[in-house]
Amino acid sequence: MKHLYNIAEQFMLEGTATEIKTLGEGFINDTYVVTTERRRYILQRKNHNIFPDVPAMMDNIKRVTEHLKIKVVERGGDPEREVLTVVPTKSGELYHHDGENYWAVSLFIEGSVTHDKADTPLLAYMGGKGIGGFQAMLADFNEPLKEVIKGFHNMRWRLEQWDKALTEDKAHRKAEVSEEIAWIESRRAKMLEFWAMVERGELPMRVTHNDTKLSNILFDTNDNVLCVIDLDTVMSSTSLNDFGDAIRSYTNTGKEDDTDLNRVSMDINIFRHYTEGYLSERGATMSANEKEWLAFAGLYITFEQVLRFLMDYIDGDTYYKTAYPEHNLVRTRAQYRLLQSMEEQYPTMQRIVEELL
Ligand code: GN1
Ligand code: MG
Repeated sequence: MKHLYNIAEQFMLEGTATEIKTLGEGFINDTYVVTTERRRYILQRKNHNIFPDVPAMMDNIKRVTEHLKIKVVERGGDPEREVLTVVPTKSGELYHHDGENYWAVSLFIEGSVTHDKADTPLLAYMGGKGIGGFQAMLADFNEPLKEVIKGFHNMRWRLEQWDKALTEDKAHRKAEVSEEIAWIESRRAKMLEFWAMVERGELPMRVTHNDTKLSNILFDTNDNVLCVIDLDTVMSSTSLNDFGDAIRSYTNTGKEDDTDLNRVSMDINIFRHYTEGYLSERGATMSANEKEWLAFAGLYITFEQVLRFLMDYIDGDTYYKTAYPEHNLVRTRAQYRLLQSMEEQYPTMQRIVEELL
């Protein structure tokens, strides 16, 4: 803990740190709340194995949040509460490198709450509006962003990694998961077809968040979206990814790692409300192709998540934090059940999108 106080000291805090506490259960970074006599901050140890170029990542975040702040002010909002604020170090850097780890600080947004589950249609609608609004405010951000994780939602790259993982079979687990491997192989062509549209330029590149699960949005206590957080993966891609990842998280009636598969399915009512909120902000500026493939994006990102969890299991659990030995396999199966539920309801998802457009 003493070490953490030394780290906090490096940043331009108002006051000195009097308390530092662990927060949340992110799969990648370690997050802490730092309290001084004056206010609270978020301190994060950025996972350098997963983000090889933390300085580039922080530069992306800085430029995107500066743009968002201008938009929020134009809309009459509060830029300190509605946009993440990066707190620099005393020497003016966006991060501190302690010789081994990279650290970054942002303002803690008081009076905010996060949700693990979209329990009400209103919360889903507001979440959709939040991500739709985030994208709308970034529609005129024309500067290039660094690709901080190679091919993050690029299926061609993911399948290359997948093929390599199967060939190497590092943890000798391949034989044990042949049924699960077949889930991936049987959908390979279809999923690549979607990504090929991005490669051909048939789906426009936009600024995307790339990790839009429900817990990455701060709400106020009246279910209004305050602020989109966890901007580590902000990059250029198809904005359909952001819709798809949110659908994967909001509509799940079970948990991402549910051990009881009977609890897992897609709640079509939550799908409708999220989509309605999203389209209220983004509908007018979407291309015809984006509209046509919107519902499919839910299947695409859920499939990708099945692949990523299973690949990590096969690799010997080197990417995601796990709580027990079979955790990645449990996650794989739970996400696959969700994918199946989406596939069954896909015609209805498409109909809902058409009705709402
Ligand atoms: C990771 O760390 P966290 O919880 O924000 C992952 C996402 C996955 C998610 C699954 C950089 O997000 O892509 O969808 O876990 N982030 C990274 O819950 O890989
Ligand atoms: Mg994240």
